Formats: sequence, structure tokens, C-alpha cells
Amino acid sequence: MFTRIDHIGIACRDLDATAAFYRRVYGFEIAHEEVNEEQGVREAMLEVNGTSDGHRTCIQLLEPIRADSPVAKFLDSRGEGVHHIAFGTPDVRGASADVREAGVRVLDAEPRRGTSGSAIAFLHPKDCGGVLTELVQAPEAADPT
Ligand code: MC0
Repeated sequence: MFTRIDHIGIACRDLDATAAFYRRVYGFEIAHEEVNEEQGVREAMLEVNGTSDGHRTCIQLLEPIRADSPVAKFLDSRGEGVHHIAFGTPDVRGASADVREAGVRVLDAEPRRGTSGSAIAFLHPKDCGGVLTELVQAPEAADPT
């Protein structure tokens, strides 16, 4: 059902400064950058490695663009740091149904648009041991609403 870690999301107040840290210390470069209005973030994907199923694993930097967005709320209450982990799947709808069947609340009734046109669904952190978890179907296979 899940084939890889797609990305780890990091909440930050200053995306450019945080990206500069990852470049200087680890040598990770920005592979993609965009604004996701629906999620209220400016985000950058730093490619860490490719995986055996052909999809990459990334560090995702998230800077809020609105004070009422989930990432802004997270920064206010917890400060900068790891915001979520995202698992890759070839079928986000099927994976959501399986996870729901296992008793985990899926926050998105229908998949939403994620990075680069991927299809995503979030799981409630309270049902996942305190970890906000995201399911990701890669862009080429995605049909986000
Ligand atoms: C909140 N909580 C978290 C958390 N955010 N726990 C772990 N990790 C997080 N990131 C905890 C709070 O501490 C609180 O626990 C409880 O969940 C309720 O939080 P709240 O602050 O009262 O906020 P809610 O309930 O309004 O919203 C929390 C919820 C929300 C996770 C449902 O943030 C959400 O729907 N997130 C999914 C969307 C999202 O995060 N988008 C931004 C990334 P206590 O113990 O105090 O009750 S978008 C993205 O990443 C896209 C672009 C992509 O990957 O492509």
C-alpha cells in the first residue's frame, strides 16, 4: 500500500533562510518551489534521493502565507520543526479507504492538490501517535480534485 517516504515536512518562518541552511550544511538543493493557496503555504522541495519505485524522497520546507493556515497555527503553538511525514502510494483513494478501515481519521474526504499536482490526503495526528501523516500519490498517476 505504501512504497516509500515521499517527504518530511518542516515548518519554518523564513523559507529562504531555511533553504540556505539545508544547502550550506547538507548540500541539498531546491528541486521545486511553489505556492499552494489552498493549504496556505509557500513550499520548497529539496531532493534527498531517488527510490527503487522511481520516485524521489524530499525534505519539504513550509512557510505560511496566511495567519490562519495550519502551518501558521503550528508555528504559533509549537515553533519551527518537523510538521508532518508523508508516505507515497500509487493509489491515494484506495490507501485512504484502507487507513480509514483501520480506524484512522482521514481529514480529506476527497484527495486535494499537493506539490507539483500530486494528490494528497492528511490523517489526524491524534490517531497516528501524535504524528500528522500525509498520503501522497505522485503527480503522473494523480487525479486531484
Ligand atoms: C496540530 N496538532 C499536531 C499538528 N498540528 N500534532 C502533530 N503534528 C502537527 N502538525 C495537534 C495539536 O497540537 C492539537 O493537540 C491538535 O492536533 C489539534 O490541533 P489545533 O492546533 O487545535 O488545530 P486544528 O484541530 O484546527 O487542526 C489540526 C489539523 C490541521 C492537524 C487537523 O492542521 C490539518 O487539517 N492539517 C492538514 C493540512 C495541513 O497541515 N496543511 C499544511 C501542509 P492538543 O493535544 O493540543 O489538542 S500542506 C502540504 O504539506 C502540501 C502542500 C503538500 O505536502 O503537498
